[in-house]
Amino acid sequence: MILELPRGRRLDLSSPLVMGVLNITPDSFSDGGRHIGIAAALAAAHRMLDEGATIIDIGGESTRPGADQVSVTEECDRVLPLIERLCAERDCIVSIDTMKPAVMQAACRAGAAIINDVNALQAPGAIEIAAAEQAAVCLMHMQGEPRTMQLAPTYCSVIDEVSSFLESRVAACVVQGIPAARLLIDPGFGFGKTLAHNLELLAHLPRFQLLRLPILVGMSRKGMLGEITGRAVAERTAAGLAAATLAVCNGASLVRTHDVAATVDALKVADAVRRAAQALSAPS
Ligand code: 9MG
Repeated sequence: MILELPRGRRLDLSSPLVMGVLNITPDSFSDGGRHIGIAAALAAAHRMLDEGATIIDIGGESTRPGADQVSVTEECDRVLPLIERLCAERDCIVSIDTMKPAVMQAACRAGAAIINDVNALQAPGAIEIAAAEQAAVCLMHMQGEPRTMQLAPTYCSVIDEVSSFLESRVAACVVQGIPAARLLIDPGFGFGKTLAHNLELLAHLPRFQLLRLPILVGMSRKGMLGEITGRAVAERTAAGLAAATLAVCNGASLVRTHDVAATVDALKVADAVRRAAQALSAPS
């Protein structure tokens, strides 16, 4: 599959690719005071690209359960200088992780090619901005909103509900001028889901291939991995690799992760096996 990006660029998704996570919040890249250390954040982005990340996902507001909200100005102050510098220094693909239309627009003008919206462009004006900027978009499913989403997630059928939500958001985007070739879908692991919901989504990921769009997944370091392994956030790399590999075997094209180098290797192995299986089943 191919994902169309602004300015005529195209991303080949015939092998699974890695999106590196860069959260620009005061607790991640503080310079010791209130300010974000741009040099440290930039160095982290370069490192992830050197390790094989194809996309750097830059976010200035945490979407973790219970996280505080930030203003448009604060979010822009955090992400824009970094996007501008990174795009000037390196030929790379930047995605902006935001739910706010004003931040989407400013980030695209600063060089971001993909809008990664955990709210699936539901904010008023979001679709119009993504269409006007010709950005690619990741539409993610979330039940509720980040502050409260993990209090009591409930579904009759998590697969059916997530799938029909994504289908309806894809239709809304296409009707309002975002071609399907610019869209990614994401079931939203951990966003208003219990461990049982997350496991069901991972096991039934092939169902989402019916939408005929590339699938992005993000499970890196998440609570679901802690619940399964009993490990703290910093010790979940191996669990994240297992989850990423299973997701790719079940049809995911992009994996959002904090652990870029290890994930790149894991996906190379999964892809090599997939290609070998294809070669064996091809008519000679
Ligand atoms: C911002 N963010 C945090 N987790 C995510 C996930 O699983 N998918 C996407 N698309 N974005 C995420």
